[in-house]
Amino acid sequence: MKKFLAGVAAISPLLAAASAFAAQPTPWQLGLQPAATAIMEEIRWFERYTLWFIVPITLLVMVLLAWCIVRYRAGANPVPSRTSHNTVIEVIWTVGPVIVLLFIAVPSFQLLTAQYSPPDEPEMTIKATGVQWSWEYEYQDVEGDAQPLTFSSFLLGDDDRAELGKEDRAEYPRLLAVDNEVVVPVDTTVRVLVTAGDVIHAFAMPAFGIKVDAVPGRLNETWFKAQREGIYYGQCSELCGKDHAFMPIGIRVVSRDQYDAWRAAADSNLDDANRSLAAIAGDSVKVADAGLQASAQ
Ligand SMILES: [Cu+2]
Repeated sequence: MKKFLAGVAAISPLLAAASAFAAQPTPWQLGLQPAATAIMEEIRWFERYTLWFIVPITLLVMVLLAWCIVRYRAGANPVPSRTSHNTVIEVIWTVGPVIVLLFIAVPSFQLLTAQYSPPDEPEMTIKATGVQWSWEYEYQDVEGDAQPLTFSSFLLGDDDRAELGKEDRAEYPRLLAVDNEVVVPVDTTVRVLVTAGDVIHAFAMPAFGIKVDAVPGRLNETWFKAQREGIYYGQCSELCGKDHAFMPIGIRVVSRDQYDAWRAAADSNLDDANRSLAAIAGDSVKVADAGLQASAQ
């Protein structure tokens, strides 16, 4: 036991360091990631709420089973009862589950409706196309004949860290960080159009509470409104081939000013725009996520 406690004490600073950047999976994580959108907050609430039904029901069934096994075993109860009907108990075990299901169904459908109802008309639209094995993004925010901003987002290779200014492995974790993140302004409703170029992928961002299939020849739609600045990681969530595990999704939420500066620079040189954002955002991300951790507890 002492050894175990010493082990826990030894790794806990590591866990604390990892959780400073909250919106990514952490070692030994059991629950959901901290919420960065109102929808994810509702999802987290609903998860805790359903546990208040699941745990007592499971305990009740376990106790009843144990009681039956012990009390009515052949040794203790050699002459079994011949009872086959009991109207009262049959009504109870029909009506009880119906009431429980109603208590779960009502908030569940409310949450489902909220997920399909952006609070306001999305200010910007980003198209995400899953391909084997990367994500391609298109900012559909230009008018007329102007070319929209498009770029590919690949898994960040260890060899590219130095060049892209992403040496910090806590902020840019291996297998989750990407070379080009999607950059969006904070407190802005963003529509995401999701499709695929070859096979079925899925666009998922746990901290935002979104997950939507990317199907070739079909356009699916979702939205998010990130409330906290920071860098958030998700992954392709549909088994799509041999490199399925290596097409992560990175979204960087920045202030409106930072976004405007990035967007203006990105058209001419995306790499430079991302590099300068990574340099500025580094410190503010830590501050933002420290606040996120505090509010999540
Ligand atoms: Cu995929």
